[in-house]
Amino acid sequence: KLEAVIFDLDGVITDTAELHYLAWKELADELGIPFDRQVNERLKGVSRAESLEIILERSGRAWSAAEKAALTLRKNERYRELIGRLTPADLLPGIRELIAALRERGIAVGLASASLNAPLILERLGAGSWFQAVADPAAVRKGKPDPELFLRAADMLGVPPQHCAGVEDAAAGVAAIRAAGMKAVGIGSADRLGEADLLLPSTAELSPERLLGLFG
Ligand code: B16
Ligand code: MG
Repeated sequence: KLEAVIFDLDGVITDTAELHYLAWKELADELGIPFDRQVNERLKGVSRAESLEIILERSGRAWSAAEKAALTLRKNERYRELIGRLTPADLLPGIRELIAALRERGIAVGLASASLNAPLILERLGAGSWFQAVADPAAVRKGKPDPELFLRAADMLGVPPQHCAGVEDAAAGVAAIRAAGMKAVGIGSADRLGEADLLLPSTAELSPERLLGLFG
């Protein structure tokens, strides 16, 4: 029985991947490291520190922990400037209606984002009060594809994982949902998200009926 839906943020609630790209691109350009949208695909759902590691792969040199900390800080300052410009118009299609419809049916709604900036992003989107549980990525030991973030959100909601559906746009996220023992909804294409229990091309296709249908 469907009792809770746990959402990813970037790529599901809003498309912050482009803003991550712009902030990382500025840093990579300053450092003279090649970085493009194709490499940016690999950063989706991946933590800030791991994202930097992927970018530095092409730098051809080693970086100290202190240097890396300074670089992630610089990127995040730029990124926070960019997310400061988000408005409710940046919600992905159908998300506001879906969450309202779920809550109307008494289905709990949670967030499992790897982003430490999630509270600011939700506030900018006018979605600060929509989620009954927001799992804190700073409190988990392992990021996606580990199930910890999704399990934490379910636990905060008081719903067993087998009564939860998770919604994700990243392969690591779909793997995390499945490892948590939840039904996985993938937003995107089969080449990356083939493991999902339900695959939809866009958030506009999400509906309470489709989510309920996963539970037979
Ligand atoms: P921050 P999600 C993830 O969000 C992004 O997809 C990923 O690109 C980013 O590095 C990560 O959050 C950490 O974000 O730097 O804001 O802490 O898809 O898990 O909602
Ligand atoms: Mg995502």
